[in-house]
Formats: sequence, C-alpha cells, structure tokens
Amino acid sequence: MGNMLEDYDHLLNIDYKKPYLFPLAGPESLIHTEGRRRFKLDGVWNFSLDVYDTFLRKKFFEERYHDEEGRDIPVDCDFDQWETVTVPSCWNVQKEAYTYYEGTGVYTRRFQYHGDGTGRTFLRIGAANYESSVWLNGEQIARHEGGFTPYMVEVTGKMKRENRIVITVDNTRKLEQIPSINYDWFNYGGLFRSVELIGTPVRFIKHVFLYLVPDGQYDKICLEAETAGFKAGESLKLEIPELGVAKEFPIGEDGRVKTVIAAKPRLWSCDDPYLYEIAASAGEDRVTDRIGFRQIRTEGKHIFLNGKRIFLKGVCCHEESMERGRALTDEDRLQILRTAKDLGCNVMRLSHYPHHERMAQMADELGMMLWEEIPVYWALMFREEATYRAASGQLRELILRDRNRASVILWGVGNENPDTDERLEFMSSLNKLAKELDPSRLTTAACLVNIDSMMVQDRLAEHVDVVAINEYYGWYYRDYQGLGRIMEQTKLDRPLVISETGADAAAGQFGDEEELFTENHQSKMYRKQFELSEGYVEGIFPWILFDFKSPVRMNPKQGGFNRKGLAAEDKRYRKMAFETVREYFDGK
Ligand code: GCB
Repeated sequence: MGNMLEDYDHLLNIDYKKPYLFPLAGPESLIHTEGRRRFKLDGVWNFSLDVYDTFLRKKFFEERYHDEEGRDIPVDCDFDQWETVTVPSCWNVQKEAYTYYEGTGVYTRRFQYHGDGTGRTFLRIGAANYESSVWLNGEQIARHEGGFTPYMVEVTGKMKRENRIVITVDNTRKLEQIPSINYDWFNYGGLFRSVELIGTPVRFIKHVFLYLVPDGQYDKICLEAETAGFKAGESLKLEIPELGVAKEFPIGEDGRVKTVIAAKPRLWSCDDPYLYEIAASAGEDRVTDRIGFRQIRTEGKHIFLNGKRIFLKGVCCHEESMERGRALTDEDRLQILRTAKDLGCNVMRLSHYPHHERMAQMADELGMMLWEEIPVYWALMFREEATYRAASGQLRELILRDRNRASVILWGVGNENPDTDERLEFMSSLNKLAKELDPSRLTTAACLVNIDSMMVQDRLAEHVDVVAINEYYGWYYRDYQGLGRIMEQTKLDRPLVISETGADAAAGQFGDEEELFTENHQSKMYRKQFELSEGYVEGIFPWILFDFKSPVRMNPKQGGFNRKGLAAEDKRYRKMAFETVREYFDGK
C-alpha cells in the first residue's frame, strides 16, 4: 500500500505543495515602518487565476524560456502576456466571472531597484487573503498565513537592477484557519493592501512603542523600543519636541529599551484628538510617528477615558466597498469615519478582522475611538495547535501594527464562540497575550448569553476587561422582553456593552412597524433596544453601519447581503434607523 501511494504521488504529484511550505513569516518579521523610506510596488501587475495550482506544479516561478542549449521552451506562463490588474485589489470585483472564486491567484510584476547597496531592505505585504507566498527572481522568499495582517521579509542582497516578483494568494476557506470555513461576510481574495520596499540602515530600530503610563497621573510616558545590531550600552534617542523631550537611553543586552519619562502631554480624546510628532534615533537610523496619549481604564462597571466616565456610542463596520471589495481608498475610509461621526459615534468596532492600518491613523486624527479585533469568529478548531498559532500570530501582528494609535482602546479577542473548555483555554490565552503585549488598552470579546437562565453566562467574561454581548431581540428573537430580563438578571463585576444588535431592513422598504425587513421595523427595534438597555450598559454598537455582502444571506429580501445596515451598501442612502440612533446618541 505504502509503495502504491508513493507511485501515485510520483505519477500524479499529489504532494506538489510540499517543497513550497516555506517557513511562515510571522509577527517577528515586522518592523516599525512609519517615517521610513518606502518604495511602493503598487500599481500595474500581471495576474492570473490559478485554479489547478499550475504555477507550482509546473514551477512557473523559474520563468525559463530557454533550455541549457539556448533552445526555446514553449511556455504557458509568459507573465507579461497575462491580464493586468491594479494592486492593491480583490479579484472578486475585477471581473464578474471571478466573483465567487476561491482558490489561488498569481500576481507578478517587474521592477527596477537602484539601491546603493549600503543599508538593508525589507519587503512588506500589507495583507493578502489568506495564505500567500513570495518569489523574488525565481527564489521563494516568504510565506504567510492570515488574511488581514501584514508580514515582512528581508530582501537585502537579493535584488538586482531588474527584478521579477511573484506573489501567490490563496483564499480557500479551511477548517483550521482563523476564521474557519463559515462566517457572515464575503470571502474577498487578493493582494488587497500595499506591497512596498522599506529601507533601513544596517543597524536599525525594530520597534518603538509609546504610551501614557496608565496610573491616572497623566505625567509619565513609557517608552518600549527594540533595536537590531546595536551593542549593550549604545544609546537610543527619543524626541518629542513639543513636550521638550530629547533624551538618550542605553540599549540593554537584549537590544531593548524600556523606560519611563516624565512628561505631561495634552491628552488625546474624541473632542481634542491631539497628536505629537515623535522621533526615535539610534546610530544612523531614525523613525518618526504621530502619537496621541490618553488613558483608558475600567473601574467597577464603568469605563473611563482620561478619568472621565464615558458611554460607548458605537457602531460596527465591515471593511468593504462595492466597487473595490476590501481594497478601500483613503476617501472610502474618510466617508466611513464621517458617516459614523454623523451618527454621533465616539467609537467604532472594526469587525470582524483587522482593517487597514490607515483606518486607525485616520481615527487618531479625527477623534474616533476604535475596537479592533481578530477573526476568532464562531466555531473554530480550538483544540488544534495550528489554529492557536494562527490566532495568536494575527493578534501579535495587529498589536505590533497599531499599538501606537491612541484611537484604539479595545483589543477584541473573539466573537460568539461556543463555551467549551478548549475555547476557554484558547481565548483566555489570547486575552492574556494581548495584556502582556499592551498594558495601555482594554480587552474584550463578544460573549455568550444563556437563553435558559436569561443572563450573560460565559466563563470568558471573567478574563476580559469589558464584557460584550451580541443580542438580536426584536429580530432573531421577536420578543423584546427577553432583553429586559437579561439586563435585569445579569450580574457582572465589570462593564457590559452591547457589541451588536440590529434588524434587517431593505433600503427604501417602508410599512408597518411590525413588518420584518421594513425600515420602520428596524427603527422601532432600535427604540426598544435603547429603552430596555438604559442604565444597564456602558455602550452600544448597532450592527451595522452599512449593508454588506454575505453569501449566507439567502432570503430574496437580502439577496446575498446582510441588510442590517443603518445605511445601504452604496454608503449614501441612510435608512430611518440612522436617525433613530443619531437622536439617541445625541441625548447621551
Ligand atoms: C452576529 C455576528 C455578525 C452577524 C450578525 C447577524 O452575531 O457577530 O457577524 O453578521 O450577528 O447579522 O446575524
């Protein structure tokens, strides 16, 4: 039998992927990118769907057009002849025929490199959903899993004047992944965030993390930095000119600096989103950033920003455009943030996966708090090591990417996951990891409600700082009173927020308040929600700002869309409930 299998493998090349299981690039591949020399490789690339994985089976990455004797080899892969596409993008919106494609897509381009050979160069892929591999001049140099976080690989010495890069992206849903195979959003595939080269000196600053010491004194900033190539005792300089900070700190044996600096910054808040220019330098390296300082904390059942109790006037949002799929532009992001501002929000839940880092940068500038999360969503293979590795890797990558953004106040470690022992172990470990990596934020998760006892009952609730629940009284459960009972009966020692509530409404469909799918019903549902949760919760996040594509929504009224948006998917048409929520938030 064994031999037979080997024969088959030989004949059919069943295991063709094996040689390309290149070690995964993970969070340790990331370095601080703000304020560095960046050379974008975005723009026109050649592209092909690769339904049978021919790129690997036929080793197209070798790009051989001639044999050893110089004879022409007939090839099927003349990359330059392939269709062209703009990167970043999602193939699903490229051509109608690609809409529901799940599999591999191959992206490739040539580029020139004119480095002077003195420093180091890193390639950064902003995001590629889900698994991706990179070939540079015929050599595989990286592989990454996780569809929404960045990865990097050093390419120093690997570039010539003329280069060929190939990136394969595979969005096949698989059981052990994060998320797994079933979820309520559209599985866009592609190289949908920027590809760029980043230059550093030989010895460089790997990470800089600055935050207000969360002791309620507002007079100290903590600096955590990591360097590469420096000796113990050499120094790293931090400058925050507006605060009069210009100080050198010795680098430790481990290449790190961790220190507390006396400084009294003007505090960041939604009304006054004040940011400071900062610069860190060591040897020839210098990085800059714009950073706000604020404190977010809980005490008992309440949440405080800079010592002032706040109510989270939230809204959830997917990262999606009908024209561009998940590859949004800054204009799209501005429109989303402005719409949330119009709604009266002070916070957005960027559900259910890490959105582009520009979103947090823009939220920093505009004064919008954020809840960011990883797609630990519904049922997962909680027992599998690979699954935990994927989840913790994504969490680390997200935190490393966005931890200097004052706007981000909450790390979400999961959403509506069945309460088993394995899940508790899995998610409490993620929660612990978030706390270890970042002492300046709160953690949360959408926990479970027990519909027999009618209370929030979830063992994970003891671990997270803010307990959140998704509840759809008035929609999946028609009886609103259930919500009243849950609110009355739930006894927690920490803040409770409603992380989702909503009802589908087809834009422009009006009728009786009791009639499902009408804007009138959706609006009434929100009025009831606000009435019944009043006094029990520290925040509420309507589900959702805009209608979004989801193949699980098969009712003709939905037509492949989750219609719980307060506005339609065109981001322009606002439903009645938009005004209902706005009025409520106005009064809060
Ligand atoms: C939920 C999920 C969210 C869904 C929503 C719904 O609880 O967290 O992803 O889209 O319900 O519309 O059912």
